[in-house]
Amino acid sequence: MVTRIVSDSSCDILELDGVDFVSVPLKIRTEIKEYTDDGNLDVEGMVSELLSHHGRSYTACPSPLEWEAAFEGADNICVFTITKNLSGSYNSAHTARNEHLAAHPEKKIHIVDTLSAGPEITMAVLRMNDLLLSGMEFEAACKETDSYILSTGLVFALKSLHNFAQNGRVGKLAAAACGALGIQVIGCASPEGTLSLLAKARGAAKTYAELIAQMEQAGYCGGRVLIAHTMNESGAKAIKQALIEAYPNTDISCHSMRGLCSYYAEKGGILIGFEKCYCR
Ligand code: X90
Repeated sequence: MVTRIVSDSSCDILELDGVDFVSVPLKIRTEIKEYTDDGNLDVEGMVSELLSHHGRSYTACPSPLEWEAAFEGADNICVFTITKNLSGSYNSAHTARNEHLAAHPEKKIHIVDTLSAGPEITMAVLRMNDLLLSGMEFEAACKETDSYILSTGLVFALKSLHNFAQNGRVGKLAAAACGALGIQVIGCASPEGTLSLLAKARGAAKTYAELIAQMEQAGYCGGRVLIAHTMNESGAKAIKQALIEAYPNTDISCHSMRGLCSYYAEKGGILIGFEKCYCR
């Protein structure tokens, strides 16, 4: 029996220490070049090239065939996708599941619409991995991970919403209002899995303080945190430091985003996945 975790590349990890893991790449395109968001992609190179590219750019989710290839050879498969409300990735994975089950009715394929992106997806993948490694049965682990993701959140700080606007994923007016130099837009993944814009901040220190305030407002009180950044390691580390001062025993790690999230978050962008806690 092969048990596998599969995620699209909006989850920023390419490898997992534990259960069999496959990352299915999205693609980033201009009129002249296509970037596949896999382990061969030079993310910083792509971000720099796109900064000097004046034409349009796009993204594309995996096709059902690409999803299905990731299911080959496994019996129990848990699939994580970026929010269905911003991407076709979930629907594509669903089509792949139906096709694959028609040919292999004995398999189990569970798909999770994470209603999120980046580090919040990674947290769910890590949770599923831990549960399976602890010996939990596949279906029970899927159920447990489904409820875990309801207790995690995602906040972000972005310098621009340009790429969201050019792909029709936020309104042009909202994007224009966030384009001023030195202003960062702070928001969260809404319960529907769309961008919810919460505040604006000028300067790094105010941005990081506002991010932490938004986490606390969403229920953060010392749980696990994953900070993802695009070419902004110093920002990620500063937030980590501020969190450790306020919550000394918390488990926090930082990583670079892969291609898809970097494309939308742009240079300097920060995404934070965190466990909310319901202290009663
Ligand atoms: O199908 C496609 O072409 C992919 C479209 C993806 C659009 C969303 C990317 C989000 C990247 C940026 C900030 C976090 C927003 C979270 C909202 C749920 C991450």
